[in-house]
Amino acid sequence: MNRNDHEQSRNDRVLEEAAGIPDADRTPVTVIGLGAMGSTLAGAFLDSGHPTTVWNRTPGKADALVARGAALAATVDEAVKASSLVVICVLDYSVVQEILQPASSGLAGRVLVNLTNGTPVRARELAEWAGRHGADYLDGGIMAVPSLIARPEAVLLYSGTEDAFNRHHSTLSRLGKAVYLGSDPGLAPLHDLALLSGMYGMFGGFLHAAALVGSEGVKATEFTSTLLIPWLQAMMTTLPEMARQIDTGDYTSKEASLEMQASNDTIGEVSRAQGISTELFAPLYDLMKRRVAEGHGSDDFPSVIELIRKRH
Ligand code: FVH
Repeated sequence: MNRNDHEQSRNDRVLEEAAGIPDADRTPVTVIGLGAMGSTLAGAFLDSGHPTTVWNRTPGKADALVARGAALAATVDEAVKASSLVVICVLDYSVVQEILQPASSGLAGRVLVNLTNGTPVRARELAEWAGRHGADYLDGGIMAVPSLIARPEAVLLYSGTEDAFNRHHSTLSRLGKAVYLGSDPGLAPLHDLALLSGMYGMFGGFLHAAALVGSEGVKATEFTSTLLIPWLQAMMTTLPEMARQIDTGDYTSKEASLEMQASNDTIGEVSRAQGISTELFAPLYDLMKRRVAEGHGSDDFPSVIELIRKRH
């Protein structure tokens, strides 16, 4: 066993202990779709001893998995019928439908877990379609990149048939921490996309900050490790109080009013002066100004959500 194998098996143990997985749980699994993510998912099931059947449009992508013990199904129908738990992870929901439609008669009595990225509406439609063919359905959101799968950092969100989740919890936990969000199949993609929104907001801020210091020749690497990460970590501690304000609707400012924060467009000014586009920051600043203009200058920053959120 080399160092990587040791590390992998240590990670497996950490995950198994965290998930309380019984050693004997070796449910057969089918994985449809062997792109970067699907082949990693199949590899994780194989590594934890699950008999694993795979299918991919381009069969050559299964070679490495077959060499590790996977069974290659000749058709989607054969793949579906090989296991009670069928996991699909392909490009998008249209591809999911295209692949599964011809094999729909084999779905009865199985659990279909769709880990393809999509919207709540598409998840509900697919759940309804699977139900009509006698299958239980779980929609999933993978909050990890392939290299994190089967590591303690990986989190996968699920929603749909609760009983199916409970029955397959230990098998699904081979991929990462399995979090069940509720019976509405749209909940997993909703939370997935909400988390990605938070990530892209942070990435956008990061790019603007790096462009600003870069305009004076400062390297992004040093700026990021010495100043930006500690700053963002400190700011992260303010999120729970902001969340409380959003939930209660009480935005009374305690130490940094919206009026004060939006009084001058210094970030816009310095960006323009340094030759940096304000396209990432300007939409947020415009919302802050609008909220102040509408008479909410003494609120805290989270008050801006009232301009974008759905009214009940
Ligand atoms: N990779 C990642 O970091 C992210 C992490 C979070 C979740 N996403 C979502 O996972 C889905 C699959 O992503 P992927 O990275 O595996 O994607 P690709 O490597 O591009 O593989 C795509 C697979 O889909 C198959 N496919 C595409 N079009 C068709 C079609 N018309 N008919 C049949 N299969 C199709 C493709 O097959 P092939 O090209 O190998 O024959 C791959 O199996 C995705 O929703 C991410 O958003 C990944």
